[in-house]
This record gives sequence, structure tokens and C-alpha cells, in this order.
Amino acid sequence: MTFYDIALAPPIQKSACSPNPWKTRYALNFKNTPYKTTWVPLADISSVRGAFNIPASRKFADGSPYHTLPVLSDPATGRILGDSLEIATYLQKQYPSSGAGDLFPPQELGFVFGRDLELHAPIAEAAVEGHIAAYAKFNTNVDAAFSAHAQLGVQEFPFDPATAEENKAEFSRRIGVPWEMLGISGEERGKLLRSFEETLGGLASLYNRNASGPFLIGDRASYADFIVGGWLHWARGTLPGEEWKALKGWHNGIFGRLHEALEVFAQID
Ligand SMILES: N[C@@H](CCC(=O)N[C@@H](CS)C(=O)NCC(=O)O)C(=O)O
Repeated sequence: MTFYDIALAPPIQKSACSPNPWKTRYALNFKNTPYKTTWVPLADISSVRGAFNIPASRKFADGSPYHTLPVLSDPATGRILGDSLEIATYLQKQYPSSGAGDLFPPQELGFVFGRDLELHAPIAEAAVEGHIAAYAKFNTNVDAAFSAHAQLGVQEFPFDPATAEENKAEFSRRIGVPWEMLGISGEERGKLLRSFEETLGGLASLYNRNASGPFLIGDRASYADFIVGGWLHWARGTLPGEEWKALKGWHNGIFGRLHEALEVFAQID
């Protein structure tokens, strides 16, 4: 299989911090299904994805298509999938007993992020069947909870220096704000960090349900942990070191322990 992830600053394996591709990497490693990663520069996502003739999985606020990664292509079945949750459900259906087993064990995933976000590209909930709907809802809420604090990752975002100016200009164009004005510092940053910590408290309560941890259902990881873990990679890759260190310690160290425990599924080829 070929897994398409976003190439950021070299060495790309070290800077990889795109949350949705990370969810896919965790799922592929969990399933132990052989794959190779193709690294796509930010500016090439539309052309690479366009060549596959699959619909965009997101839309900008004006309704135009937003081409994203991950994409997974499986030559065994000829399938090409372009949405992280769709990829995970495909892997579970196609390779039910591979690797560490069921990616979607039935479980309660009652974390709700109740704030409406005015994002330049709204988050849409993927359509899935049966008990996986709880995972789709969780995915949407976790995406929203982290996206609400994404501004914290602007200043140290690991762009490839060779294309950084072009990438920043494109993001600024989409959002309608100059890149330099997107970053947040001082008192405002402190406030947003406190909001982030408080928001993650809701997720921490879900983790506290199982006192032994480190995963939501104890010693067995599921796709729900990969959803959170994908975003922890975003935090690790874009927050200043001391803030990432602090985050790992928030709520009795739940997120630091989770990030470490997910290491067994984090290998990059
Ligand atoms: N619903 C999609 C969302 C994918 C998504 O938003 N991907 C981001 C990276 S995490 C992306 O490709 N961004 C490229 C860009 O902003 O140009 C999924 O779950 O796969």
C-alpha cells in the first residue's frame, strides 16, 4: 500500500506533525499491513490528490474543494481512499484480524466540544455505519477541540524552509490574515494555553474512566487513542518545547503517558 503524508522541514520523518496523516500511520502500524510512505510537499497536495480522481474530503467556507492528506492506495483491491476515518474503517473491514486486531472496539466516547468554530474550512463528520458512528463523532469533537487552539502552533510550524514563504502566503490567502498576524504571544497566548488545558480536561476525564490506562480502554489501544495521538503529534511538532513539555504533564500526565505508549505504533518507514 502507499500512504501519502505531508512533507515538512527536512528531515521529514522528524518534522511530520499533520494530525490526520498521523491517525493513518498509527492505524497502518496497528494493523501491521505493509506500506510505504510517499511524502508530498504542501503545495503539491492538490495535484497529487487530483490525479487520483477522488473527491476532496473537506470544503473551504465558500464551498470550494479543500484537497488534503492522508490518502491511502491499496493495489490489492484497487481502492484509493482520501479521508483518515474512511481509511481506518477500510483497513478494519479489509484486514479484520491483522496486526493488533480490532481498531474499533465498541466503547463510549462521550467527549463533546461544545463551541462553534468559525474555521476557514469547517470540520465535517464522516458518514460511517453502526457503532463506528461513536468514533466519527469523537473524531469531529477532538478535531474541533484541538483546532480551536491551532493558533498556538503558528509561530513554530515546521515549514520546509525552501517553500516556507510560498506556504505561508497560501495559508494567509485562505484565512485572509497576514501570516505574521496569525501567531499569538504574551498575555493572549497564556489565555489560549489555559483554554487548551481546560479543554483537554474533558478528554482527560474520559481517560480517567480507566484508572490503569494508558489507553481509553486500558492496555489496549484503539482508533480513538490514535485520534488523540495524531493531535498530540501536532502539539509536539508545532508548540515551543516548554509548552509541549507542560502539555504532557497536564491532568496528571495523561497525555504524556498516552504519547509514549503510542510509540509502539509510531514507526515511520
Ligand atoms: N477529513 C480529512 C481531513 C484531512 C486534513 O485536514 N488534512 C490536513 C493535514 S492534517 C491537510 O492535508 N492539509 C493540507 C493543507 O492545509 O493544505 C481526513 O480526516 O483525512
